[in-house]
Amino acid sequence: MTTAPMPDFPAGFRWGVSTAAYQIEGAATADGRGPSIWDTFAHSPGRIADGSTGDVACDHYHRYAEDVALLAGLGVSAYRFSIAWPRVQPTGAGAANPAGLDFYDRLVDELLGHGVDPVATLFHWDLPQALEDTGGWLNRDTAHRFAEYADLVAARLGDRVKLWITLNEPFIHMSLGHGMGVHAPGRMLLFDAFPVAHHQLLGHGLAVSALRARSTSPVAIANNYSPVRLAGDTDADRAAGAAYDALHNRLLTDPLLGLGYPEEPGLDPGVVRDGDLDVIAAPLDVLGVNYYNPTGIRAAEEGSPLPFEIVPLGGYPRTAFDWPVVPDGLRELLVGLRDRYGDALPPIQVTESGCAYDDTQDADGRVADPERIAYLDGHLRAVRAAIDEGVDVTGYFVWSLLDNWEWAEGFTKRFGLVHVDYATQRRTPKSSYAWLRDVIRG
Ligand code: IFM
Repeated sequence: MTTAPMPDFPAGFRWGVSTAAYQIEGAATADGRGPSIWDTFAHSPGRIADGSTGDVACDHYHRYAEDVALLAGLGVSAYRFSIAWPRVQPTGAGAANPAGLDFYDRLVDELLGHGVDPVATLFHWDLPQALEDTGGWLNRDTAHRFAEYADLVAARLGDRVKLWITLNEPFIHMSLGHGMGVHAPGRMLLFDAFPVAHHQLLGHGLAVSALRARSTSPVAIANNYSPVRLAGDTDADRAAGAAYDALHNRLLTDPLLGLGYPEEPGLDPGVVRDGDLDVIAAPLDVLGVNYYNPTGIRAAEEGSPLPFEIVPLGGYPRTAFDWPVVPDGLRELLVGLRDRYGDALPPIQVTESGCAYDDTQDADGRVADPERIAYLDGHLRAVRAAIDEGVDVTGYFVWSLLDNWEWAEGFTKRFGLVHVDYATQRRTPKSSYAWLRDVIRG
């Protein structure tokens, strides 16, 4: 980590942290919440590394005021949280459950009372189970249900949420949840999962209209991106890299920004109907960028069901998730988005950036996490470098405020600026929390 002072960020730069409902809220059956696909998946034996569920998680549903105080102490100007669809519509359809919306109403007011902008994600993977039972995102109707849900949320919170994010990482929800079966709902369809991408995007486009009808706040989507690093230099390696890039980085962003679907992945366009691409390309105010690491790619072996092979990237420090730490990949990604999309690209906010380490409390109860400080330092400098190269980046959100329930990894991966003792729910700010507070103040 360099000892040079952190460079300044432009005036009005949005400093934030991110979380997601199922990962922190707990209170899985409180106030009429219905089951989501993640409740079903987590309660299925063998799906989660430590056998845990999000039933209690960080109990944020009951401790949100304490957590907002932590945000205020950190000095962030924004908090990105997600709204649990099954709290608002327990079966994914019909009238709103007022008690479910009441929780987010309280949270939003608590944030505003502390001077923190509420940034609300509408879908962070917790689809109501009742919708999954009718096909979930494989069913085009789910896109229309999503727009109705967006309308209900905007009717209640549209006067106070400062930035809407329709979907979180639709590519990851498609690939891990429906392609590879390692996330909920656990389908293993490989390339046949493409309708899940298309119907999420359609739902996004329809939701943009619903949100704009109720709220003047800007609208975004948060995509996960991973720059490709080729592990060989044959034509076959380059073709494999292009295929992976099209799938991970362009499949969603090209149509969102009006370019239609890329041709490379060989997807079945049968589910795309006339007019869909216009709905999907509804103008965005902000592009949310979630970045963790680049991906090493080489040509696939003969007979592989995929047109590329993912290989570990050597030569970098690694997180507890075994992900390589490559801060310059974030600069490369931001500059690459600008170069590819030019004037079609709206301002970018980095809506997730963070790392898991095995953080433990010392005898005095303190948690030192120098690796996370180095990680954030490097990634913030990468954002600043991209701004210096002319990319319009207007915010940076750390994943995550709290250690939380990391999907298929359960409680085994700690991403928080704040340590959580899950037995007592005691929150302990880590040394990275103090470091980031000082950076924001500076
Ligand atoms: O915890 C997740 C988050 O829900 C979505 N983006 C990646 C994070 C780390 O895996």
